[in-house]
Amino acid sequence: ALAVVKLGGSLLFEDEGSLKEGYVRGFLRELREYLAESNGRVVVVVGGGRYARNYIQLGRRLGVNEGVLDYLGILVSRLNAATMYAAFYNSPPLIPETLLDVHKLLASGLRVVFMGGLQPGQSTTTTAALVAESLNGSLIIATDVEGIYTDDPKRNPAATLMERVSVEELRRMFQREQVAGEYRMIDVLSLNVIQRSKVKVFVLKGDPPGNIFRALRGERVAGTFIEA
Ligand code: U5P
Repeated sequence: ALAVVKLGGSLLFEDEGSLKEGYVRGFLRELREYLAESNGRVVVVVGGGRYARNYIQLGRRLGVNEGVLDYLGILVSRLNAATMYAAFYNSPPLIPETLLDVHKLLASGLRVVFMGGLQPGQSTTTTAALVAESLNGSLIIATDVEGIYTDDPKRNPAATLMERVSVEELRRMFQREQVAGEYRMIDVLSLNVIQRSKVKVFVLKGDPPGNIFRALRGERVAGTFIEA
């Protein structure tokens, strides 16, 4: 089985910008345990987090256009992925830059691929959906809240967690401006990919990291299924 895990940048960075060492350690330990007990393969797509937004905001103030700013976000997400690769394999990071690169790395025998973004105009969630589609895998979106709520739970305390939600409903909920660093958890491009390929998607709270691997093992975890 092949699973794609999108790790939201908020899981990796404290609000002030430092990396969450404990989280990264815990994630990699759980990942090793999962690999030891299964023959699964995992593609970990890492978001850009606070650092990406810092660089993007600086670039925007300097007059850089949105499509170019996206490249800064992509570079930061790849650096995040490279850091995890280095810690996991203790060898120089091989980070795919295209979907074909992902296939090549898996074909070369890697059981875990770490990657960031691919091209401007999308979020790492779209990247993760494209990877899942291309590999006929399932997708887990690990974020800092328990799943998809009826409204932004950080702003609206009355928002409730949804057990399942359709792509069409998400389209209505996430129709927002698409600018660098602000694609949000679910962007429209990712919904298009999920819908056309019927990728199985589960959104959950990625902290503690054991949640992700319990879901991969088929155990019941709080979260939201997205129905194509
Ligand atoms: N980004 C892209 N293309 C990708 C992935 C990411 O342009 O395939 C850029 C966006 O500007 C995004 C930022 O907001 O990198 C960080 O990714 P994310 O954490 O927002 O998903």
